[in-house]
Order: sequence, then C-alpha cells, then structure tokens
Amino acid sequence: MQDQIDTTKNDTLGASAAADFDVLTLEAKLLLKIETATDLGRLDAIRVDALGRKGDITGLMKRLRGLDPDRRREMGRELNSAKDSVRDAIEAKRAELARAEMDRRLEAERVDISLPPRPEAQGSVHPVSQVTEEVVAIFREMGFAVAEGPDIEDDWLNFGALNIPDEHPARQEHDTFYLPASGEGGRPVLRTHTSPVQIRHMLSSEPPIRIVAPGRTYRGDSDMTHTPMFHQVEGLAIDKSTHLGHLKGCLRDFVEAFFQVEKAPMRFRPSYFPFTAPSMEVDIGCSFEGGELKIGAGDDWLEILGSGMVHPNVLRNGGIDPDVWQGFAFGLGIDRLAMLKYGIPDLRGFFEADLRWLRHYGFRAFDAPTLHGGLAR
Ligand code: 2U9
Repeated sequence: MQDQIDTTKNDTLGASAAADFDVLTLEAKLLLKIETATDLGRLDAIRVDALGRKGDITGLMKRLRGLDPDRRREMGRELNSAKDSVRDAIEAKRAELARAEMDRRLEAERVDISLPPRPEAQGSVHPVSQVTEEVVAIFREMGFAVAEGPDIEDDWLNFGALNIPDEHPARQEHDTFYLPASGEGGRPVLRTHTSPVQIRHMLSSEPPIRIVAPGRTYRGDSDMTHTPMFHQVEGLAIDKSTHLGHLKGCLRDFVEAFFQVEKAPMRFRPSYFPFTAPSMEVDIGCSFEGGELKIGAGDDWLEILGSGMVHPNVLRNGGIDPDVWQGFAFGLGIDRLAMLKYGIPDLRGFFEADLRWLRHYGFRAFDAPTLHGGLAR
C-alpha cells in the first residue's frame, strides 16, 4: 500500500487542515522512493501514484479549492514546487536507470570483433569489396582521402556539372536510369558514374583536393561484361601546378602496386571524355599464352583506366577558378579489375550470391589489404 495522505477528515477546511497538507513531508517521502527505485517499471508506478489523475499530489491540488484564499495561495505554491521537484527527480532517475540499463546490455551483449572466426563460419569477402579495399589502400598511401555520396543524384550533378550538356550523346551512351521527378530540383537519376561525388566535394571544400570516390554506379547494360549495377573508383587531384606528368606518375605507381609488377609496360592513348581535356585511356602490357592471361609483360594490351586533366568548365561548375587551379581525374571499373587480377571469367557470377562461387573467389575476412601487409592472400 502506498503512503497516502489521509483526506477523510478534512471536510471542515481552515487552519486545521494544515496537518493533512504536510506537503514537505509528502515531497520528502516521494523523493526518497524515487531515489531508491531500482528499475524503470517501479519508477513509473511511483510517478502514477504521485502525479497521476488519482495521485497524492493531484489529490491535494484538487482540495485547494476548499481552502481560504491566503492559505490556498501558500499551499498552492508549496504544492507546485513539490510537483516540480518530484517531476525533475523522476526525469533524472529515469535517465540514470536508462543509462544503467544500456550499460548492462552493452556489457552483456559485448562482441569481440578481433576474435578469430568460428571454424564453421562460411563467410568470405567478395572480390568487389576486396578490390575496392586494395585500390583505396594504394591511393590512401599516396595521400588521397576517401569521399562518398548518394546513389541517387540529379541530372545536373551527374551530367551538367561534368560538361555533358542536355543534347550530348554521352547522356544516351550512359543508358541512364531516370527516376520519377520529385517536383523540386533537377531530374533524379541513378548515378552513372561516381563523378557527382567529386563535384559535391569541390563545392563544399577548398582546394587543394586529393580524393578517391569508390561506390556503386548504374547503367542500363547487361551482357557477359556489363551488369546494370557496377562499381567504380574515381580520383581527383587539384592543386595550383598539377600537370599531366603527375597524372601519369600517379597511375603508373597505382598500376604497379595493384598488379604487383615492377616497370609494367603501359600505354597512354589519347581519348575523349567531356569532363577532361586532354584525355587518355590507359593500357597495361599483357600476354595470353596457352589461354592464360599474364598481366605486366607481353605484346598485348589491356585497357584498365580512363583519365585526363579536369576540363576548365568542370572546375568552374565545382566553384573552382580554372585560372588559378588545375587538376587531373581518373576512373576505373572495380568489377573489371577484379576479373583481370583474380582470373574471374564471367561477370554474372559476381551477383548470383552462390556460396560455391564465393568460397572459390572470396577472401579471408580478417586479411585487410595494405601496401605493407600485402594486398591479397
Ligand atoms: C570530375 C572531373 C573529372 C573521371 C574520369 C574516366 C576518365 C573514365 C571510366 C573507367 C571505366 C568509367 O567504369 S568505367 O567505364 N572512367 O574513363 N573517368 S576521367 O573524371 C572526372 C570526374 C569528376 C569532377
């Protein structure tokens, strides 16, 4: 039974009611109960008993009406102050108990992610994740930071800002997935490249810039070598005197680290992209002897990258003055690099979630790729 204030003999109101209105004692009792509550359920019961419709404090409030005006004012003040302090004490206790409950759960549900995997565990790292980590590890070592952005962009950030105007054939070449218009802003699209990430970065920070943007990209293509969703890493470096020599050196270092070959034969072929000028496609020397692909030597060539100096219009669209700053950019397809490096013949297996395929082509979960620790098993 709760400590109730006895109200039965208080019908004749006046100074004699003072004993029944011992607000300070009631307040002290309630505060003690709150302080010693051990769980949130008990605390809520105390709140209802004190402040609920039939609670002690509410009951006394109702009885104020029968008091003479001076007494009513005095008791009203006391009751309001008691009500406030009880409410504050309940809130403070609630926060304390909730925090203790969270600490208890965190302790009980602790997961040690550094433990070795259970022997029966079947998970492995997908080649796309592995190659993304490898590429990012190499560029991070060169001083590039990682930038990310949303998969759904508007057509200005995906095309316009990249110097691809409305009528430009690249808009069709990209086989864009358009989404229903939301009414505000440009036309929503599933990004066809990660380039809008770099535009966002240029608009939100000051040069110099050195970033790589890994992520999913979408184009309406589907055959042996194309899937409607694929993965890219693009890079952007902007500084006052960045030039084509820096671009070539950077890509050479990347290719040698990624394919783990020294002095790889490389070919920089002139090309065209709306967002870079001049533009180059990059090939690495290879051989196909006895049906086996060897990368890093031989008389054949494999295309692995696209690149170029950032077009002045693109710098301007990113809020950067092309008379002061210049830079290079590059783009590569992760899925294709994974196929080449790890001898995976058919792109479609990448997205079939077949455990046998993953067991064969997957990587150990705790072998994080680094340049010093090794990129792959
Ligand atoms: C900004 C400025 C320039 C990114 C670039 C390429 C060349 C390229 C392809 C590689 C294989 C796409 O996945 S793929 O088919 N990419 O050839 N990408 S230059 O240029 C940029 C990006 C952002 C602000």
